[in-house]
Amino acid sequence: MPRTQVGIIGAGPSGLILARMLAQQGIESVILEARSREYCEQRARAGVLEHDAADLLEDIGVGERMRREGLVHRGIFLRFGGRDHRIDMAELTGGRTITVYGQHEVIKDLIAAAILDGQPLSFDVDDVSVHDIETTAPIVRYRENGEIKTLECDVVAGCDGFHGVCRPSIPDAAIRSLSRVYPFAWLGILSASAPASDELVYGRHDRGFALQSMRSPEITRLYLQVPPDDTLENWSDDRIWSELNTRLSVDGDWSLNQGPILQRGITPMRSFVADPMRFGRLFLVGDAAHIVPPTGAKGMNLAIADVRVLSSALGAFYSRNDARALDAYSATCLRRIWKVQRFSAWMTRLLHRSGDDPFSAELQLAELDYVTSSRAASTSLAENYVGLPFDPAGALVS
Ligand code: FAS
Ligand code: PHB
Repeated sequence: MPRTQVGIIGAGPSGLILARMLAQQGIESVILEARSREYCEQRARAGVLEHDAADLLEDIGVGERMRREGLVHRGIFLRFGGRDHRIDMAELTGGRTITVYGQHEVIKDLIAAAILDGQPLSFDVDDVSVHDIETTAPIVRYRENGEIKTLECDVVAGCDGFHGVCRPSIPDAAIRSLSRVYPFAWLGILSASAPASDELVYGRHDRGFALQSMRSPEITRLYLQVPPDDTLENWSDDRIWSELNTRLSVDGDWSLNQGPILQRGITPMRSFVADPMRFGRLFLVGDAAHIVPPTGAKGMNLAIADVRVLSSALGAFYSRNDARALDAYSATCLRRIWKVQRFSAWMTRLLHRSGDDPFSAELQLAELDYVTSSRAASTSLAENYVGLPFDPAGALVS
């Protein structure tokens, strides 16, 4: 029976980065991905890399194009009441920045490096299932090119996202699912037009939240808060641009640069945490274990944080037969996950409109006024947004 040390389900950021970090330690793995390479490389998702996440991509040898094409940002704008308030994150955090570089670009770089290095990586696999995860020899079964295959592993890494098969493989009695569904969703577009601002603009408006981000000097990424059950059919191009310009309006001569809409989609907003993130020799990583509302730009970064912890723990396990970090995997990750859930929920509450309660609206404006006028409050936002620092084993240092 074919075997490997770590069976990795999913070729998103979690799976691809984990395989690479394991290979750097001489630990073998096999990645099994349900979708095609083309699908994985074109899926428009996250756009912001935390300071340490960008450094990690460079450390694992896939940062060259990101450093060349990614946009390093020192600040973000909060826009409300028709005025801009810049949070100078680099100044407030001793020089830490974010890099704007689309997740699909990260995936392209990781897949190219994996193939170049001969990393066992199968796309278009079907019917993946995991078995004997409570033993020391778990098994992954799957169908590839119509043939049923079996892979014996020491460990299975469930990097298969929120809708994957790994988390459901854990008995209900052995895992808690904690979640919150928000009363709104995000309509996102990619536009072939130059960003109207050089940095991200988070807009709080009486009609709802809007965000201007970007992918390059020629491609703008934009989001609108919409009702949770809204559909793209309700949103003509004209309506999208009109609503974006209204919600992002600001004193002075500013308007979005409109262009052909290249991609559009509606993403539900939820917070979710699975606890624990481990069952026997199955370890859940990234979206398989947690979902955050995208307001704080944390989804991919939190996945990378889990990978750091699991990679370091597996390194200790294989090099010194020391399983302590593996046994602490869930607790180590969850400490950061809940801090990121807190920040993402706070930033979502700060900027979105839900209901017409005037008292809540005044509280929200008071919080925005406080965050943008207090150095202490701005620093708190900045240190969370650029990413809370890690120790060498991937654990939070504060
Ligand atoms: P992923 O979901 O990226 O990867 C899981 C992989 O497993 C996928 O390739 C999937 O095809 C594969 N898979 C699933 N089931 C399988 C099976 N049974 N067998 C084999 N393979 C299987 N985050 C942000 O920070 N900012 C954003 O703006 C943002 N926008 C998003 C928009 C959308 C529409 C979505 C869905 C997510 C968004 N996210 C955003 C979050 C996103 O970036 C995730 O946090 C990130 O992709 C997590 O990476 P992974 O854990 O690798 O999971
Ligand atoms: C993006 O560029 O896709 C992006 C940026 C910031 C967010 C969410 C998404 O908070």
